[in-house]
Amino acid sequence: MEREVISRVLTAYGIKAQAVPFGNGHINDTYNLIGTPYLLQRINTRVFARPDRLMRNIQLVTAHLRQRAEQAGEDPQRVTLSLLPTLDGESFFQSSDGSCYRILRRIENTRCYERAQNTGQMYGAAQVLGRFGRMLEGFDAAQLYETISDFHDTPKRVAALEAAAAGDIAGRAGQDAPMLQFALARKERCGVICRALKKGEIPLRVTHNDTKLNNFLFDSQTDRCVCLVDLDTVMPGSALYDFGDALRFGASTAAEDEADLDAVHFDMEIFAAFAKGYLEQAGRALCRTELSLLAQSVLWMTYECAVRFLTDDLNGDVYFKIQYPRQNRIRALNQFALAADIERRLLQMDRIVRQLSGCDF
Ligand code: GN1
Ligand code: MG
Repeated sequence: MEREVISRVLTAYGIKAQAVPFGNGHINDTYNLIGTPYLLQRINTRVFARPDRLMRNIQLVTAHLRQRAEQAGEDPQRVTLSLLPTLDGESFFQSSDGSCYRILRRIENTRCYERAQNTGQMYGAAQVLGRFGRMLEGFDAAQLYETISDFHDTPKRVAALEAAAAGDIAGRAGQDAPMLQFALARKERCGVICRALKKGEIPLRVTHNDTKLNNFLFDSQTDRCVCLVDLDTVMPGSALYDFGDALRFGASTAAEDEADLDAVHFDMEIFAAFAKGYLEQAGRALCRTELSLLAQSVLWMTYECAVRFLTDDLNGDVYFKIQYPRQNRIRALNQFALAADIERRLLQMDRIVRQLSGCDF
C-alpha cells in the first residue's frame, strides 16, 4: 500500500527511484531516494493538520535564508533546505488517501549525530544556531503561520498531562504516578519563559523550536556544523526554546530512550562549549532577561519534553513514533531524570553564563 502511494508520489515529481527509510525523526517518515540527489518525506498530518501552511512557512524561511547566504557569499544549498516542486509546481503532493509528501534536496557530504562525540561538535552546532537566529532577525514573523499552536507553552503541556492522567485511557496512570508527582511539583515554576514572553520581558523572535542535535548537519569530511534542518516548527517563539532544547538533547550523557537512568547525566563541559558558541554568535542580540533565563531554559525544555512523552504514554502512544511498547514511558523517565540532574546544576550553569556573557544578571 505504502509502496503504491510512494510510486504515485514519485510520478507526480517525475522521478524514478527506490525509496529506502532514512533518519530517526519521531514525527515524519523520511526516505532516501536512491540514485537521486533527493530525500522524500511523508508529512505527519496528525501532527501538522495544515500541511499547506507548514510548507508555506518553509518556503518563506528557506528563501530568506538562501538570500542571506548569497549576500554573505556562502553556498545557499548548504545553508538551508531546498524543496523540489512537483511537476505541477506545487510544494508538496497530496495523495488521494490524504497523505502528504514533499521532496527535499539532500545536502551532500553531510551527516548527523544522535549523540555529540566531543565538545567541538556542540560548539559548532551552537554557532550555527546563533547564526540561524541572526539570519532570521530581519524576517517578518507575522508572515508565519503557527504550525502547532502553543508548541512550547509549558503550562499548557502540563494541563494536557493532567487531562491525560485523569482520562487514563490506557490504564497507565497508576504506574506513572511518581513521574506525575514530579511534574506537578514544578507546575508553577515551569511557566517562567512563557510568562516572560507574554509580559514582553523577553522578545518574540523567529525560532526553530526543535533543535535537537540530530536536526543539525555536519560536514562528513571536516566535521564542521553546516546547518539546521527539520524546519516544520519554525515559528515565532523565544530564543530560549532553541537554546534549551539543543542542550536537553546534546548535553545528555545518554540517548533520549536510555532505560538505565544511572547513565543519564547532564554534561557541564558540553553545556559550557555550547553556551560559548551560542553567545559568540547571538550574545549581543540577547537581552539581560534572556541571559538570566538561559540556564533555566535547559531545565524547562527538558521538563516539557518529559511531560510530553509522559502525556503520550498515558494517551496510549498517539503522537510520538515508538519502536517498542512503552517506549514513551522510558523516554519520560529518562527526561525527568535528566531534568532532576539539570536542576541540581542550575547555579553552576548560571555562573558559566555570567562569565561568558559578561552580564551580571
Ligand atoms: C520530535 O521530529 P523530531 O523527531 O525532530 C518533536 C520535538 C521533540 C522531539 C523529541 C513536531 O522531533 O518537539 O522535542 O521529537 N517534534 C514535534 O525527541 O513534535
Ligand atoms: Mg528531526
